[in-house]
Parts: sequence; structure tokens; C-alpha cells
Amino acid sequence: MEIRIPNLSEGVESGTVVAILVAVGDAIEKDQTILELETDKAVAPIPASVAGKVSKVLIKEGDQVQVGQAVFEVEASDSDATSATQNTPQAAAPTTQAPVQAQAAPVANFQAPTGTPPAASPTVRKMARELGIDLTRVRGTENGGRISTPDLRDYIQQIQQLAFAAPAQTAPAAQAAAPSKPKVSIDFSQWGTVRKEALTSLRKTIGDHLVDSWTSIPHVTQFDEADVTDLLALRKSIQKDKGLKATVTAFIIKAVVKALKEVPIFNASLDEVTREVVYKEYCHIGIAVDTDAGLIVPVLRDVDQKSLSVVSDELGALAQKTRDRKVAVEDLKGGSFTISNLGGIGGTHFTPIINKPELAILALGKAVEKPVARNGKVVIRTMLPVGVSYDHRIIDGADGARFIRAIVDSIEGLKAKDLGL
Ligand code: CAO
Repeated sequence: MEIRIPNLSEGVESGTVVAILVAVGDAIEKDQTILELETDKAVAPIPASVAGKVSKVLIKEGDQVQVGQAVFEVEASDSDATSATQNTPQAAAPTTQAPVQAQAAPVANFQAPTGTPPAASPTVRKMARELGIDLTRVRGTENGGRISTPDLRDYIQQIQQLAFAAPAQTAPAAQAAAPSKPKVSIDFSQWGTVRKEALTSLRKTIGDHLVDSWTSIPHVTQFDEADVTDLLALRKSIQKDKGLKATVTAFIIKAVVKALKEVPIFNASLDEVTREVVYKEYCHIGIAVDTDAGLIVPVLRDVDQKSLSVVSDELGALAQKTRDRKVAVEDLKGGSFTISNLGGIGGTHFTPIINKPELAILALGKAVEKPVARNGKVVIRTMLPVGVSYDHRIIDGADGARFIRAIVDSIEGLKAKDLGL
């Protein structure tokens, strides 16, 4: 009996084997973690779909493996024989999402991206990968919603029809697109010794996400400075009185919530299909975390409803989990606004790139003491560099200025009563 790579998560088709946790001869339990796979989102533990004894290991560390690929051979106990086959990706549950509300001609084979990668044969998956097609958008017509080659062909034909049906929209975009130059590999060793390192899946994903955001969103970045002298004094007194070791980021999260409530467009997203602005009643804050593997942005949920002490505990735990690459894919989704704080490291202002599909992001530099003018006198205050990048398709400069003032006012005016302590 073979154990195969199960469905991972939306849009994730493959990964790199980073650790094999069992060897030939090992007895394994059903659901026991048998290997760890680095996908472009996180390191995912892969559970055994069957209990038994490992008879063959079909992969080695560093291998790139696909969803559905056999990775172990196992002598399974009888009771597990059926469940193992049921757990193969081909037998995945049918998807139930409603079709996307397209304004153009009705498109039978479109559907909204599902949470689960759909069942499809390796050939279909390969074709989709080569053509850059997101299979979660294709409706499968075979048993259990499995996608067949004709389903994929129909989907492509319908995309073509849509493209030709809207020449007025597509033509200017096509004209604007400059012919892309073929990429060339440069031999840097002709100028001296070099060392090569392949990009990890995560690094490729970070790059692709940033290029998508940077090239599809006209960014504007607005800068200011917040006087955090009182905030740091408040932090000190809370540390002393309550023993609470909340960091600067935890305080800023609480201050940001107030500003987001005042200027709610900064907590919204653009639906690029329906061309609607989606205002969110919730306040889920993405936190840029610097990890050894690269930038990862997990999400802290409902921070508007949590006290400083809960936000502080959750922030610490989430940052640690992210650095250990144990963060779940779900933890990376659904943010409404992101904070990127480089102040723990250093530097002043920088221009952050929006974490699409959000509309804005806050950058924080290092708070330092500096001379500032107050009531005609020069005094020493601790000033925090702040910057906000926003999507200029949706947010005008005046709102950008209003929002950064709201952030600065909220930071400078933060009181113990705002912290739910
Ligand atoms: N100014 C001055 N001091 C700051 C500060 C700032 N802007 N931000 C944090 N600090 C302080 C903290 O209060 C803490 O002080 P104490 O030791 O007295 O408690 C110290 O610096 C270290 O902070 P920290 O980084 O450990 O904790 P944090 O909760 O403030 O930040 C996190 C958490 C996850 C935001 C941070 O660790 C991190 O990873 N930052 C990098 C984000 C990043 O890479 N952004 C770039 C994205 S674009 O490539």
C-alpha cells in the first residue's frame, strides 16, 4: 500500500521534503507525522493516511514532490486498507462553491477558488501547471467534482471567449504591455569566485507576491513622525504595575485599531472581479515577521476586541511560531491591514509594499530621542518614524493624509483605558 502526498491547501501543488521522520521497518500510526514538507506558504507536517509498517521510502530529503505522489510503501493493517485509498487526493470531497458572479457571458466552468485543491489526474495537474491555470477555479464534471481534460479544455475556451468578448477592455492593456525580454543567465564566475544557492519555495512566493502587488497597485507612501515619549512612559508604568512585558508593536496595534475605525477604507479590500470595495467589520492585523527563511506575514485576529495583554501574548506566540515555521496556512490568510515594524532592528523611514488584497500597510522605523520644537522651545522627545503605503486606485491623497494623522494622534493619545487593562 502506498502513502501519497495529500491535498495541501488552496493553490499549493507541490513542496520540498525537508525532513523524513520515519524509516524502513518503523511501525507507524494513522495520522502520525511522517514527513515535513516545505511549501511556498509554510512547513507542513504530512500525516500517515494508514497505520502499518514502512516497507519502502520512495523519496529523500530535498526532493520536490507533487500532490498525489507516492512517498512511502507500507504494509498496512487490514482495517486501514480502505481508509488509505479513501485518503488519496483523487478521492477528495467534491467542491461546492458557487460560480463567480461574472458580468460578461455566463461561464459554466468558472467557480470561486475553493479552500481545498480539487481532485484531478496528474496529467490535468501538469497541464494546468504548465499553462498557469488555477485549478480551484475550474469546475470538474466527473464523479465527486474531479476535473477531466475536457473540463480544462472548456475552461480555456471560455476564457478565450471572454477575452474576445471584451476587446475594449483588453486592447489597451495589451498595447501597454511591453514585449518582455527573454531572461538571460549571467556567468558571474568570469569576474571571480561565486557561490550559488537555489531559491527556496518560500523565497519564490515572497517575490511573486511582491511583484504582483507592486506592479498591479499604484502605491503612494505618506510619512510622518509620532511622539512616543508618553507611550513609552505608559509602557514602563504598565510593566512596573502589572508585570506586563508588552512590546512597542503590541501598543501600536492597539493604536492602529482606533485609526482604522476612523478611516475605514484602510481596513477594506478591492474585489478586482466585481469592482467593489469590501469594507470589513473585523480588524485582523497582519504582522510582518522577519524569519531566517524570509518575510512571513501571519494574522492576529479581532485585535479590536482584545486587551493589550492578550494582543501582546498572541503577538509573541505567533511571531515565535512563524519563526519556527510552524504557522498554519490559515494563520496567513484574511488580514485586513498589515504592520511592518523594522524599529526593533533600526533605521528610519522606508516604503512598505502593500500586502495584496489589502489596501494599505503601516511601516515603523526605530523610535529615537531627538530635539523637537514645542511651544517655541527645543525639547528632547522620542520620535517614531511612521509611513503608510496605500492603493491609490481606491484611496485619495487626502484620505492618506487623514489616516496618517489619525494614526499619529492615536499613538500620541494612547491611554491606559484604551488598552482594556
Ligand atoms: N522603535 C523602538 N523600539 C522598538 C520598536 C520601534 N519601532 N519596535 C520594537 N521595539 C523594541 C521592542 O519594544 C523591544 O524592546 P524590549 O526589549 O524593551 O521589550 C525590542 O525593540 C525588540 O522588539 P521585537 O522585535 O522583539 O518585538 P516586537 O513585538 O516589537 O516586534 C515583530 C515583533 C514580529 C514585528 C518583529 O520581531 C519583527 O520581526 N520585525 C521585522 C518585520 C520585518 O521584517 N519587516 C520588513 C517587511 S518588508 O521586507
